[in-house]
Amino acid sequence: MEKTLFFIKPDAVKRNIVGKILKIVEEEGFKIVQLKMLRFSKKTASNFYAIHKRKPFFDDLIKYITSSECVASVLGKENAVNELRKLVGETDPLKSPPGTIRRCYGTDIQRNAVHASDSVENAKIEISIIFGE
Ligand code: 3AN
Repeated sequence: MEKTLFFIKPDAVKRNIVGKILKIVEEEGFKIVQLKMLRFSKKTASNFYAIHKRKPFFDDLIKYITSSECVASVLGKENAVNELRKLVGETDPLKSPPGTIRRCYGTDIQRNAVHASDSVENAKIEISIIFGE
């Protein structure tokens, strides 16, 4: 079973929609393999988003992601990485197809409710950063 890293971002946790979002992924056939609430340190967030280090939004992204608690999970399913990206939608909620998690629950391009790994290789790296394995 393929695994991917999924986390619910501070905006969604603050709005009390953790249960709703986990219900959607479970109903779509993903297994919750691991689950935890965490507050990103600046160091872990910078490591996690290292690829965006030179982007103009990097500092804001780190500030936002470290601002309060996230709920992180390892999800398992056949073709989990691509299936979850489809369910999550585009980075910008307004450009996400109707019915996707970001279209339904995202606020803007930064506060877009959830993160989902974009490749099998990155899923392994991200799972090890957050769950240490
Ligand atoms: P995705 O999460 O859809 O794979 P990435 O990896 O390009 O998108 O971006 C990581 C995160 O950085 C996004 N989830 C979003 O919170 C933030 N981000 C991406 N692009 C922008 C942007 N143009 N302005 C502000 N924040 C952005």
